[in-house]
Amino acid sequence: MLVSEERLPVLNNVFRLMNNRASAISALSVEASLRNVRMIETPIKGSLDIDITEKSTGKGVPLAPFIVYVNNAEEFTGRCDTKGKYSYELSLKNHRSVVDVYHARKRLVEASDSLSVLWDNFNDNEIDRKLWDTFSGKSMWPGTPKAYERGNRIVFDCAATRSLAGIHTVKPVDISNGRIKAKLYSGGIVTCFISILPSTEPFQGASYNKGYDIGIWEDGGTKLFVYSGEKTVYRQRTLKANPEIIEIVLDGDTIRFLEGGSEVYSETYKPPSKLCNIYLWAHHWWYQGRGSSWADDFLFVGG
Ligand SMILES: [Ca+2]
Ligand SMILES: [Ca+2]
Repeated sequence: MLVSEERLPVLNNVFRLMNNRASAISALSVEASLRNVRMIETPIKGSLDIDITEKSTGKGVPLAPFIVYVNNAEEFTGRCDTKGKYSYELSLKNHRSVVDVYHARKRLVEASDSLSVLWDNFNDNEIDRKLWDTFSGKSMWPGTPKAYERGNRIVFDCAATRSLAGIHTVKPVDISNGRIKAKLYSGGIVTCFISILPSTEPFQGASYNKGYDIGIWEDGGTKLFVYSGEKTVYRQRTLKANPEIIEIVLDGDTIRFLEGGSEVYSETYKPPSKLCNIYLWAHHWWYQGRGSSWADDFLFVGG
């Protein structure tokens, strides 16, 4: 369960306080998950799966009543089926949303779960400044690297040698048991990365960061690589596809990296914190050649 600073006021906080008392002694558990998210549409849609079980037996609670909140506003109330499950078609219009699912009876919250969802399909030629900040790095040659939204994507213009540009979350997220997913495209000599960095750590570039970087490089001898801090812990000489779906999954204390839905590397999570900023960015990494990289369909679900 995640607690975000955005959600302190109003009714939800009362629910949460009640729930904090109730959870420890509650005989029930609520599991909320989001699947089958369609990034093409705005707002995005996905299936919110609710599972309410009895802790002692692990059995579903028949007809368990629930309430769904999205960003502190009541979204839907209902009852589970006879196996304690319900699937609700959820629609999210804010790029940063918190979804709360409560099992509640007579105003007493007996158990709850919370999901934090960040997403962007970059579809309106304007960077959402509530979610993202831009950054860029100097080059040894003339040119102004930059990140901008164009043609339904976030484009990284790194035409000059050794320039880099990207976007990162304005506010960190707790990535515990979370999943980060994006489509990356590497144009020619320009690599494209997803990085995660504890919020206390400055961005210094792939192989210098004190977090994780996974990148693809169309023209590189190494086409896909994972950095854990300053170490290259994984490298691969081919890509399944370009653009490619890259995912980072936090599974307890294990961090997993996936290319096109298949795991390529995993290890024990090393940084001191899971409160992280997420970076999408690109780097012109060599002395010659051209290319333009981009990212799209960014999704983070945690909690
Ligand atoms: Ca936008
Ligand atoms: Ca798009």
